[in-house]
Amino acid sequence: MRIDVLTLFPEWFAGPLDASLLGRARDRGLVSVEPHDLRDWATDRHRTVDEPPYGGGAGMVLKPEPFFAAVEGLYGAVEARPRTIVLTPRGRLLDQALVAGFARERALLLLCGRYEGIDERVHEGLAHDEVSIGDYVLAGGEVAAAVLIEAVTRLLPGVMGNEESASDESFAEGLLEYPQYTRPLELRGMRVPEVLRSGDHGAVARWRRERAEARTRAVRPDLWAIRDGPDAPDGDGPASPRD
Ligand code: 6GU
Repeated sequence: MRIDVLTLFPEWFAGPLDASLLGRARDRGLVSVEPHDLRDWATDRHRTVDEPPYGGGAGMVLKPEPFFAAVEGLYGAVEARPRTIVLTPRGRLLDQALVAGFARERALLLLCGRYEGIDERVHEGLAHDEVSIGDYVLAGGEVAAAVLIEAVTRLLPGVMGNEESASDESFAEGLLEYPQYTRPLELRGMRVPEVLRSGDHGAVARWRRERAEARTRAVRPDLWAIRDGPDAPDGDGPASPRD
């Protein structure tokens, strides 16, 4: 997959994307991430990309022309652009289902805004999707773009072994992860639960399910309410006595 990123801070993408899973996926040719400096498509001597908003108000708004010029420069025509995603706090909340949809594309174009916003005609004329990564304020879309890139990349064919796809399934089921332990058996008075060493696979699975459900109910009541496990509110199975 090719991912182009239009940003005021292309250098920001140099470090984090080299590390770990993403770096390896890139070295193996499974993904290429190409940051582009929006200022390269400014037309004046000062490479201006923002101006005060019509109607007044605080802050600056990113001008539309550099975005359109960049898209035409990169793909030849606006119509030839790949699926285009604006990272903005007003967007739809990113979740695993949306990430999985993005991972099926051959290419993506990510547009990073500044918090005060991008001229509405960029949204209208270029964006297929508008995405936010949570209900808090970032200075710009760069961190959000990096989050999206990492989440998409780990779903690309060949990027990961089978180990981690199991944890995706548990998340897709709407449950948070159960607790994990490794050696030593005892640390500072805290001992690994006996059931995990019992060799009883059924008992281990039940314990993990129970702990995942308890954690989800406690910290993510929103996920618990919409989970789609066998005993979910609208599922096929009988309701659990705890509901
Ligand atoms: Cl995508 N951008 C900004 N500026 N803030 C955010 C965000 C995006 N997602 C959550 N907060």
